[in-house]
Amino acid sequence: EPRVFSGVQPTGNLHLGNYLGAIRRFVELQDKLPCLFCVVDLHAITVWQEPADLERQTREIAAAFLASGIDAEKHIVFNQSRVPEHAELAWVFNCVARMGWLNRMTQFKDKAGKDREAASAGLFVYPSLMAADILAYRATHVPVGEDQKQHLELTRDIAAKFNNDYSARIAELGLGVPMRMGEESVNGYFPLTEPLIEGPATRVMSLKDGAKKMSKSDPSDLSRINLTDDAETIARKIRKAKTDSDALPSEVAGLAGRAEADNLVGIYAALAGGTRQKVLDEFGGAPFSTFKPALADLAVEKIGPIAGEMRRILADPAGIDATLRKGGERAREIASRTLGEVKSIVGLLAN
Ligand code: AQP
Repeated sequence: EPRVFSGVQPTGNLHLGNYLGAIRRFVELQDKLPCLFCVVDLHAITVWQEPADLERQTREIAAAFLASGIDAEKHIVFNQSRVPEHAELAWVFNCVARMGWLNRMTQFKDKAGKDREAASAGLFVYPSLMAADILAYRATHVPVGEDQKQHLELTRDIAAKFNNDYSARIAELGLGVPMRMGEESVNGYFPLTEPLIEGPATRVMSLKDGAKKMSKSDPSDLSRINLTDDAETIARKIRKAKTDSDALPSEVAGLAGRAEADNLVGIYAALAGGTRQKVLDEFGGAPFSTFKPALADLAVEKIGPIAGEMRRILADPAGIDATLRKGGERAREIASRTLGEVKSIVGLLAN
């Protein structure tokens, strides 16, 4: 049964990359499939968060979901820590995942930096918790940006190993469906989740450096467009964005080796709901002095209203909390059923 899950960390500075790579795609998917959208606060604390900031940022992400058009009545919107089954299932997955798998995760290497000994143990096992987020709902589809591809592969590896290790028991309890795993057929309890990494903005780059992804934690605010930036700020950041000095090419192939130009064209395409080629059909041959103001206008037109709506929603924090509480209750109904079954599969006495 198809089901979508995705999460965003309440770590501040929600930016255009998060919006185009994730949140906007959530809004598109909600018309097609049942969805759960989660503010992943347990993930956020893998690095230090001031408690009061964490509370505020959690409400901000929820407000961004709602302001972008996610329907919290039809779908499930909640914060992760309200559903203890995430952490409980993550423990089981910590015992399924291998150290070698986790050691290969590039996000851990990037975020831990040089002093790995000083990174939290939570940061290291982050991917097990992410697998638990998804598989607690046996979600089949996960819309994310390109940077999460490796974690999604690990989620599949965890699901496959669990299905394999417990295949006989899953069959005995009548809880699985036959699944092909390479040569063999096993009784799968967890689906092998598909990442949905699609569209022209799966990896939005920094406005200051075409080799770095746009990121919440970049110390330079000029590197990103925040969802809460006003029109004047958006225009200024785009004006100051790094580019080369050539005109735009008329074919996509001409963007090769021009990371900054490629990024701005990709952003335009995503905002306009088209492709890079369509943007170049219109702007091929134009200098950045023409393209940048057009991009700024489009960005303001598309994200300006979201900031306004976020402010309106944030004026009622109790209302946001009520939405998250209700979403958490609905999520828990599904997740607790999964955990009950996982416990019987694994042999953890629960009744
Ligand atoms: N630059 C990006 N382009 C496209 N998609 C992106 N995402 C993040 N950055 C880009 C996607 O946004 C969703 C939520 O991300 P997250 O908050 O869970 O985690 P993150 O990747 O850690 O976000 P940042 O901004 O990059 O934070 P820092 O600076 O802490 O590393 C995910 O689907 C992600 O793929």
